[in-house]
Amino acid sequence: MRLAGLYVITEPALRDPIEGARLALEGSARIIQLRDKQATTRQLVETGLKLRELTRQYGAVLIVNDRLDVALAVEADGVHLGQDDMPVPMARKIAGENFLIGVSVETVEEARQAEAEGAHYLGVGPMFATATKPDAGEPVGPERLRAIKQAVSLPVFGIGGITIENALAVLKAGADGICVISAIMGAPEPVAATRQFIELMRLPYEKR
Ligand code: TZP
Ligand code: MG
Repeated sequence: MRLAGLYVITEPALRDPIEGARLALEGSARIIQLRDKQATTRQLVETGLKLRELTRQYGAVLIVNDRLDVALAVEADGVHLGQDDMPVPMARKIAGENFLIGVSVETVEEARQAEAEGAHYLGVGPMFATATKPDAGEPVGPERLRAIKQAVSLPVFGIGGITIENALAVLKAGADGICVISAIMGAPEPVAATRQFIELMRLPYEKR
């Protein structure tokens, strides 16, 4: 499966993860990531199971952030790993060939390594300044995404500070999709916000 489009990540500080995911799915999001840095393992598994049921109802992909054990336990489609998480080859060995593995990268070098190690997709960022991840590095900008896109043949998602206003710059740099947290989870109308992003991505390339 080649991933693309709008990738929506949960954030309990902004909205209940199940409700937030339900609204994003209602707006036609097709990739949901469970991300909760504060939750206990028990809470993560419980939320993950509910999200699994919900994403199945909508025919959507479920990814779990950081935790391969939780991802496998709730029968998610994949796991998302940062540079400080489990190395990709190890995750691949545990999870098998078909389990999706996404990797966060900031540089062309990290992107090449993730591809060589068998990642399925890359998250590149932060594109812009973001308050959602206080420990994120300095923004790398859409031009970094362009360089990474040219260096690898994996699907590449931009992440970090992406709004409906600046998303076009990320798409124009060659992103296969965009990942958002606050633009959907913090939106007053998440269904409408999701639809707006999806409309933007459906525009023919030359009209973007
Ligand atoms: N990784 C890099 S930036 C970021 C993550 C998880 C936060 C994205 O959140 P937002 O609200 O879309 O800027
Ligand atoms: Mg991580």
